[in-house]
Amino acid sequence: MFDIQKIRADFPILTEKVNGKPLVYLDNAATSQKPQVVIDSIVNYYTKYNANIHRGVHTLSQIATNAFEESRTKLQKHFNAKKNYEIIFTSGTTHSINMIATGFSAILNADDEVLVSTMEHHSNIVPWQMLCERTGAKLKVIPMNNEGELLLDEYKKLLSSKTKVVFVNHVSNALGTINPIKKIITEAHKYGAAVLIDGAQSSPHIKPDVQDLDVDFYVASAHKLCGPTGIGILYGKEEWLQKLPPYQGGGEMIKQVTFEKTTYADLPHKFEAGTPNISGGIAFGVAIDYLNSIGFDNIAAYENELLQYATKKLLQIEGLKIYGTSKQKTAVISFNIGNIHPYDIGAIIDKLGIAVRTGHHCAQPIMNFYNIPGTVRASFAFYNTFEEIDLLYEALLKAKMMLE
Ligand code: 7TS
Repeated sequence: MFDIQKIRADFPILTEKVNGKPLVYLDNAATSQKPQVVIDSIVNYYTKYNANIHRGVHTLSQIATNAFEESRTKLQKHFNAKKNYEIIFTSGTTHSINMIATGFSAILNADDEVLVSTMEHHSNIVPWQMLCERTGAKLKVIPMNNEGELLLDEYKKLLSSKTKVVFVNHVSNALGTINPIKKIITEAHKYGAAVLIDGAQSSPHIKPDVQDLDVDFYVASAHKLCGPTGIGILYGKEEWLQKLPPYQGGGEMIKQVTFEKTTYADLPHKFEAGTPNISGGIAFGVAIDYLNSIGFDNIAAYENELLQYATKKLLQIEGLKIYGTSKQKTAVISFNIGNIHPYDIGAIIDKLGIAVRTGHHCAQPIMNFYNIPGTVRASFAFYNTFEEIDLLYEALLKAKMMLE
């Protein structure tokens, strides 16, 4: 059912050598690799039907427009949005969050509060801090425990009628924790607060149902889902997208422009000023089709086997400590070995062909919580193998021997 060799054959990069060694790519939380069908779709667009969209009477423009809009509908179905115009194409998660945080400037005032969690990526912290600076609203933080789990009782205590937006990731990029977002959303809605879920790390592993979650905003990046960089989505409930002002002014986002007054286009175009990443939007749909052909349940089950195997194996290394030990986790292992600096480990195992990320992972508050400068992070995808985990283990033993 899950033919790993067949899957690996879909990814041309996996046969590359790095530093003379076969590539062992364990930096999937930073970005995923791309299957040939996604690469082909980009080449095909530029080779056969490159044209601007939504504006041409000519045939190529219509073909490109149809392909781009078909992709929007694929994404609507995948995330189970009620309407296809609730899917806004953006350049990625960071762009999507900035759109919403900026939009809330028009709604918040100095009496309001917004809630963030301790375990956010900087892109789900800084835009909201900027919002607070503009409006005077107050930022409050949901704490977490040592395992890297949010304290839901504390969260409930922080909620009040002053809370206007809660923004939490579904999965932490630095710890792998899967947060109980349905509960978080239900509690926030008791106070009428909107919830934005950062799905950058969960969307490659878990297929969300935005209607079932009743989430107000859900954001993700294509490049973590086997798609290209420079494209992502913002799902927003229609009522919210109607209420928020546009993020950028420009072409394609207007109904009528005079020097006295401009009226805005209907959704989704109100939020899509300018020429979008057309090939990227189309390729995002191809990537989603590809992942669905493998099946998200199959992906999650296989990756969980990888996680269990890797956790057990790495813990055999003396002095290795894992950060993020929640029972609900995706296949991410963040760790340190003794007092060795994570960068040194990363640099040595890179020479052996193994790609991991080291540092604070754009989540400094997590590092501050554990009082460490950073970690080594191995993040797995459905095209990784148990043999690659063995290679990581051997490489870590070598690095430890050299550095201790
Ligand atoms: N939110 C989370 C939870 C993320 O993990 C990332 C990227 C972002 C937002 C930003 O996504 P972007 O596509 O707009 O850049 N995370 C990582 C990472 O963990 N390593 O490199 C990028």
